[in-house]
Amino acid sequence: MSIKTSLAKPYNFQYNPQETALLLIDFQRDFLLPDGFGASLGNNTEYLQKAVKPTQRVLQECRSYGLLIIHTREGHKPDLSDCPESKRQRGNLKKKIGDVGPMGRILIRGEYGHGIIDDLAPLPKELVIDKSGKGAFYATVLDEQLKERNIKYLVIVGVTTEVCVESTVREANDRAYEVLVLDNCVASYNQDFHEDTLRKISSQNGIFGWIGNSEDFLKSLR
Ligand code: C5J
Repeated sequence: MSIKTSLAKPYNFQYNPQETALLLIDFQRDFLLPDGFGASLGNNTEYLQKAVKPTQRVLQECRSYGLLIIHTREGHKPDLSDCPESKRQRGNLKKKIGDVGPMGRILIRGEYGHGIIDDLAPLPKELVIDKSGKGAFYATVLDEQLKERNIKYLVIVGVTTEVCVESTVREANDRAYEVLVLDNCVASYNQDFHEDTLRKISSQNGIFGWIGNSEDFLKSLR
């Protein structure tokens, strides 16, 4: 397959689809649904819902073009052995990670709330990377899996823009991946943080990567 060019900021993003993965960050019920962990922190989950429809289209088309699809989930083992006490105690919350909420134990693997929302559910053959940190490379097999498949380009979508998406973009950049973030397929509970992160990524002529949108990216793929 030939090199494709997608309109992006600060300049066009060029990629080889055979060496590209779509990385979907933490589209979990605990972050996107009104009964989840995110909402219990006082956040409005409607802001995150905006990214779901455009991401569904990107996911469908990337599947049909045979791109590698990888989903991540933030969460912890049931015994919390991979959850630093500092993370659990942060914020003096009434309901902490591991406590029982309306969708099961909060951010615990295997619980309903920890799962990916139905609209973006992984197919059985797709990779799902469980991570205990914000960045998807920290203490996971992601880098190894990408290298095994000769992946050099990442198209990143997910939530939340300034937390797990931004951490992952920075980690990917340090590992020499070329990253395109789709601005309408990432979302935050806080619009200012969302916009700041997108500006930062493409600042200084693409210090961490490129910012595009789903329509331009899909046009380039077709
Ligand atoms: C947060 C995430 N916000 N997936 N996680 O704690 O961005």
